[in-house]
Order: sequence, then structure tokens, then C-alpha cells
Amino acid sequence: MKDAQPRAIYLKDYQQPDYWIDTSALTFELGEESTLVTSTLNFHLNDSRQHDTLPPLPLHGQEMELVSVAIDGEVIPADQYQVDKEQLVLQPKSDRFETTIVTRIKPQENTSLEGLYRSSSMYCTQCEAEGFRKITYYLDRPDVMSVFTTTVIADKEKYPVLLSNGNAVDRQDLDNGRHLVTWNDPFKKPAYLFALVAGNLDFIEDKFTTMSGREVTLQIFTESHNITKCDHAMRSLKKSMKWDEDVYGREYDLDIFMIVAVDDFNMGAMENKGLNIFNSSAVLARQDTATDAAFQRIEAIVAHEYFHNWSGNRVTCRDWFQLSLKEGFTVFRDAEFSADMNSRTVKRVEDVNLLRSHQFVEDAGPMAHPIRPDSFIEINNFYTLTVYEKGAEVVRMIHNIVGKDGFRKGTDLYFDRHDGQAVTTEDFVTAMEDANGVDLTQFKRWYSQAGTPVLDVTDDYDEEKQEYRLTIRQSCPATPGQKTKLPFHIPVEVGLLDGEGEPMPVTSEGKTTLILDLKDEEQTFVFTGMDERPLPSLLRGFSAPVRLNYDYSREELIFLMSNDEDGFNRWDSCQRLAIDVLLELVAAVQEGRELVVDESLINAYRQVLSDTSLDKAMVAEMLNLPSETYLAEQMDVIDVDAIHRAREFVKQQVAVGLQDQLLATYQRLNIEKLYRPEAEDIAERVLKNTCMAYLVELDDVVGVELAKSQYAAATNMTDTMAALNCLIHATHESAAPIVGKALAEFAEKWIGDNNVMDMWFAAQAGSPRTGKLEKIKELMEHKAFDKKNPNKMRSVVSVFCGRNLVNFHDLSGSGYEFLADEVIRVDTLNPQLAARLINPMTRWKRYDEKRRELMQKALKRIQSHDLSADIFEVVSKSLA
Ligand code: B3K
Ligand code: ZN
Repeated sequence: MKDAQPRAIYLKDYQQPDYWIDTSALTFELGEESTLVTSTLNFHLNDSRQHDTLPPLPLHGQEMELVSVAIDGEVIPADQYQVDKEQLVLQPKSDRFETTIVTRIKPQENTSLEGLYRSSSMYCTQCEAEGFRKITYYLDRPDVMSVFTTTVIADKEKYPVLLSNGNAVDRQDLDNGRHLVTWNDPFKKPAYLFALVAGNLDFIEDKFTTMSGREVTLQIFTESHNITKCDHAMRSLKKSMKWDEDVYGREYDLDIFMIVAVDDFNMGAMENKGLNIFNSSAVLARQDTATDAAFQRIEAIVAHEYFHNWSGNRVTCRDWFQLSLKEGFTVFRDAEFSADMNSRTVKRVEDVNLLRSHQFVEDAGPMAHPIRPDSFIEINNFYTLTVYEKGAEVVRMIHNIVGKDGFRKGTDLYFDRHDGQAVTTEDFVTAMEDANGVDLTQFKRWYSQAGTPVLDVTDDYDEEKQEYRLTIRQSCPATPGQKTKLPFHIPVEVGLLDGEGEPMPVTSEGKTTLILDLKDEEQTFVFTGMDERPLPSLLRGFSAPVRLNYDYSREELIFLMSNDEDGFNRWDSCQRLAIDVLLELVAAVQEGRELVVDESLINAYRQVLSDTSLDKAMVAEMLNLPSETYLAEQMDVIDVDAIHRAREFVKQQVAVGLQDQLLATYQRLNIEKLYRPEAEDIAERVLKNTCMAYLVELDDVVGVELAKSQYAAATNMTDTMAALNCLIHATHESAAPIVGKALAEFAEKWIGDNNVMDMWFAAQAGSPRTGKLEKIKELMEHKAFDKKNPNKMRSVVSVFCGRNLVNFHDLSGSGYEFLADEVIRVDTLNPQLAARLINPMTRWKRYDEKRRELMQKALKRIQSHDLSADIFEVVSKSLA
């Protein structure tokens, strides 16, 4: 770091601004060389702050040329304002005034994908969190909300479509082949929700009639070659609009809702008011181009962004420390939507898997932070799994504490009370308390304390008294800046099973499941009238984001797997069993002992496979071994090679042990059918493909033959990709010649489809067998690769470093050097992307000494460069 070091900002320093903005009128003249932005802003003094004289007005602004400034129509000479790399400071002369500021920007040179930039042939914007300040000088903070009117002027032939927030209020043809469209958004909003799009785009259109009978026009825009891939997103949008009315009573508020798909985008999508901008991978899907997983991801992201219209836009965040107010809540909303549209238990399993294998890692690492952080250097580094996923778990716990109806009362009050305001997580919790007459004071520690709490559970049974006692101790590991923690209020849902596997009543009304409110460091819960010793089913539905330890025997886990009435815990027991077996084998690998897989795991899987009462997607989830990342988390010192060996060995032994059954299941499900991306059909495909993935582990041609025929016959991308992945991973020698040919044919067919090619790249980069570092470098030179495009970089670099652990952590250190080079290169172009790429190296302290040294060296090399605030923060916190 050569320049002055970026500074942290603190939640405790929050102050309202000295001025508010009432209206913002913007005119964009888009030109090939540069874009001229004229902004006319109406300010008034913030009376709730103390002023003796009129305070100066500092406006945020970066990377732009200031052309002129006027206040109330009078041009201000340069000696009467200050301008530097970060801001423009004006001195107002009255408590109400209008500024007119003209700036020149160069979107075509903007590689950060923040502010106004170009993606292929179009212009688009991304303003959250602080990108608007790259467009014009402004009070770029979420508590400053104003009414925006936006005029876009551009060449009509090149940019026939000109979009911004709200409703179109004027269209005109101008001289020199240009045209103009003016948009007005009647809802006050912060600048981060501003959006603009200009391009030669096609669109599909539909209508939605809201619950009060208003007709809304729905449009999805994309480049014309992708127009046949928008129907699924449109269906998802209509379902989301209906669901938000039914479940939350929330209606859409403008006459038009637009989605635009762009190829160069840092994250999934953005909820700009009335004009959502999406990463094309989160919109485009057709059965031949997108997998079931992509169809489901699209449905969830469309819903998520749509739901933000209330949880985020109508009620927004006071400051960026409150990010989880909108993100945690909206993730909870989209998760419930997906659960209602598909299988609830499967959705829960997927979310918990993500949380445990990635958020728990974050919470135990150098970047750990509470869901409401109390300081940050670069806010873009805080769009994390903690703020999003753990934030959603915290909202879910409130939902569980106050119940479904109580939660709805709480959200009704929250939306009514705060409509049009920028508020805090505290306000959200207060609405829940007020609507339900509950006290959530202790619960609020979830917002301020970082780290994953640990529950250690023990029990005893008194036969004479017929009493069963469950003792739960909570603790929470230290995290950066937080050595000790106060006890959390943790809702722990439990049930008890008798010796026959029947649920036992646990409440006086005879209910068989109940939520224990754990509030102390240690608490004992007594169950009376127990005529036998029960087996506890703990943390049902994953009722709190914690790690839970209870000394289950393998027999008990198998018993729970087949008898627990809680579907989530049936899966979790299966996971616990697999982890136990796998960690035992990891130790055997490390000690050079012979590897033997406990038969009980294979028998358990056999039983799962033959249980026709189970949802097929659940069967697949149960057969899925815990990921290498999750296993790594269970170890004090991570041994990637031993984990990989052990896991591969178990896969292979399961395949050997269950060969006939896997084959029979595959054949039973491999029937030609019309493609539908619906839960039931998706479940059939996922189970079939899980069986195939085991069968290619055999030292036998059978699996390869299946994959080969499925690859040739597939009529949808789910089956195509599953077969291709199986060929890539197959152990049998007959796979090698086929896989090369299949990959080449695939690339030839799909070279023009960015999203499909991303899967092709990822399949190779993620495979321990094909994805060696030389191959990674070769992939990055492929003609379909683009070193500036976030999707491409993620599909090769992030997949290699995050999933292909044995190759990334190669003892030569070459993986670390490669990642350091890429981070340094990307940081000069797109700091947000660089900060995501570096993530796998931030947990260096968890590895063996040799790897620790190598990673530390690579991090220090990065640190010696002139860095963005984003990378500076991640690197310095990691090395601390
Ligand atoms: N709100 C955006 C995320 C913006 C990220 C900026 N670095 C997408 C979402 O969560 O809906
Ligand atoms: Zn969001």
C-alpha cells in the first residue's frame, strides 16, 4: 500500500446530514467519447441539527470531470468551492437552494462495474452501495431520499431503448439522429436505487393485475439473441408478485416493472426501483441452456429483487451498517417463497448446507463480523454470507419466536410505520416487539455479536421419577474485536422419540415438538411423565444458526434417520453419520492405516435408497456426502489431501456396495419425459444423476456407459451437464477419450452462449483430475474467456481456488502464487471482484505450517502493491 491507508468508519459516528435533497433531476447525454451529466438538485437545511451558521455542503464524487456548478442559477467560480478526488464542497447561502452541476464521465472506460458502465453494446448502472458518486456529485448515502426525474438522450439507432426508474413521462426525437426519454419515479428513494439502461434490446411483455385491481406492465429486456430465454424469469416474477400479496399483503406500486439482463455484473442482480438490473446468469434459462439448479436460482433471485420493493426500497436502510435490515429480511422472504413453490425441506437443507459450509467459515475467520457490523473500511466487503444468510436466520428466529401470525402483525406494523423512511435493524425488532408484546432485548445480541454459538447438550433420565432432563450449555468463540460474548437468546426446537421411533408428547397439550428458549449460559429443561428414556431430536428445522454437539452413537443417528418426524433432522442425522465416518477415515489416511468404510453408512444409504416414501430430492440430499469444505471446517488443522482421499474412498465404496440399487434407481428414473422445471421432476433428475455420479466411481465401464448415453441422448441441460461432469470425474480408463471429444463438441455448439460456456469452464476448473493449474491457465486463454468478466473469472478462478482444493493447495504453492497474481491484476480493474477472488486465501491460519507460510507470503506480496480499499481491508485483516 503506497498511498495513505484507507480509514475505517464506525456505526457509533452516524449523524444525519446537514441538508436533505427533495428532488433530483438528471439529464444524461450518452456519447461514444464521454457522457455529460447535468444534475439539478433541490436542497433544504436539516432543521433537526444544530447550526449557528449555514454549514458547508460536501457532495460525494469520484472519477469524474467537473464541468460547472451553479447555485440558484448563478455559476460559482472555482475559487468558491473545493473539489478533490472524493468530494465537492459547496457553501450554501440560504437554507433552501437549487444546485445545477454538470459533470463529464467515461462509462466505456469504467471497468469497476460500479456507477455507469458499458456491458457489451449497452450502457447500464450499478449504484449500490456507493456507485452513484461515480455518476455525479451527490449526497450518496441511503438516508438521503428524493424524487428522481431522469432524462436520457442518445443516438436512436444504436440505443433505441432508454430506461430509468419509474414511469416514462416523455419521449421525443431530437436532431442528429438522437432521441430522448424522460422517466419520473414518484417514490422518494436513495441514490443507490437509481438505474439507467440504454441499448439495442429486445423485450418480452406481460401483465399483472394487483390485488387492488391495478394493471402493471411487466417487461424483460435482453440482447435479441437471448430473447427466447426470458419466459421462466417472467413466470417467476408473476409468482413473486402474487406471493407477496398473499403472504405479506404487499402490492406493487408503479405502472411498470422492468428487468434487464446484462453480461458484465458483479453480483446476481440489483433491485433498482422499477428497473431491476440482472446478471444474465440470473435471468436467462431455456431447457437446453440452463440446469434445474439455474432455473431454481433464477426463480429465487427474481423473487428476492422483487421483494426488495418493500423490504429495501419503500423502507430502506438508514446507513450501510443496517444492510442486513433489507438483505437478511429479504433473503428470509425469498427462502420462504422458494419453500412454498418447491419442497420446503429440500430448500431448508440447501440453505443450511450453504450456511454451514461457508458462513460458519466466515464467522470463524479474520473477516468475522456481526450481521450489523460496527465498522468497515469498504462497504462492498460486507455483502457477505453473514449479512445475508445469517441475517436471514436471525429473522427466521424472530419468526419462530413470535409465530407466523405474530410475524405478519410485526411486518404490517413495520411497513406502515416506516413507509418512505430510512431506518435501522433496531426499528425492525421494535416493530416485532410492539406488534406482539414480546421483549427481544436479549435477542438483539444476535445483531451485535459475531461468531457461531456452540451448544453442548447432555441429558439424563431418572427412571424412578420418570423424568428426562436436557442440559444445554451455550458458548461463542472469540472473534476479531470481540473477546467475550454475552449469552444469546436461542430458540432450540426439540422433539423426543420413544424406543419404537414414535414421537412422545412434550407439552401438556400433547404436542410432539416444542421450542426451548435458551437464554442462560447453561439451562436444564425437565420433561416429566416419561415412561422410558427418549432419544432427543435437537435443533429441528435448524431453528438457530449454531453448532450443536450431542454425543449420538451411530445407531442412534440411523434410528433418527428413519424415524424422526422432522424431515430436516432426518437429513442432518445422515450428515452427522457421514461426517463421523469420514473424519475417522481422514485420521486413518493421516496415520497410514488401512481404509475401511463402516458398513453402517452403506446400510443406511441402502435403506434411504429403498425408502419410496421419501421425496426423491431428499434421497439425493441424504446420499450427498458433506463437501470437502465442510469437512475441512471440522478439523483443527485442515488436511486437504487426506480429506480428498477419504471422501473419494467413501464414494467409491458406496458405489461398490450399492451398485445394483444405484443402477436400478437410475434406470427407473431415466425415462423420456417432457421437460418441466418443477420440484417433482427436478427431484427425479437429481436423484438419477446422483446415482450416476456414484456409478462412475466404479472401476467398471458401467457408469461411463451410462454417462456416455445420457450425454448423447439428453434433451435438457441438467442431464447434459450431469453426464459431462460424470465423464470428467469418472475413474475408469474408458472415460478419457470420450471426455475430450465431448468437451470439444460442447464448446463448438455453445461458444456463442456466455452462460452455457461458464458451466463448461467451471466443470473443468473444479475437477481435481482435469483442473490442474496448467489447465486453468489454458482455460483463461480460451477464446470464450474474458479476463474482465466476473462470471468468467468466477467460473474458472473461484471454482479452482474454492472447490478444487487439492490442486489449489498444491504444496508447491503455485496455486497461491496464481491467485495472488490474479488478485493484483483484477484489483486495478474491478476491486469488488478482486475482493471476492481472494477469499480462499484468507483462512490461511487453518492449514499446516508449510501451506501457512506459502499463503502468508502470497498475501504479503499482494499487500506490497498499491491497493484498492477493498483488497487493502481484506488483506490487512487476514494478516493481522
Ligand atoms: N442489493 C444488491 C447487492 C448490491 C451489492 C453491491 N456491492 C443485490 C441484492 O442483494 O439484492
Ligand atoms: Zn438483496
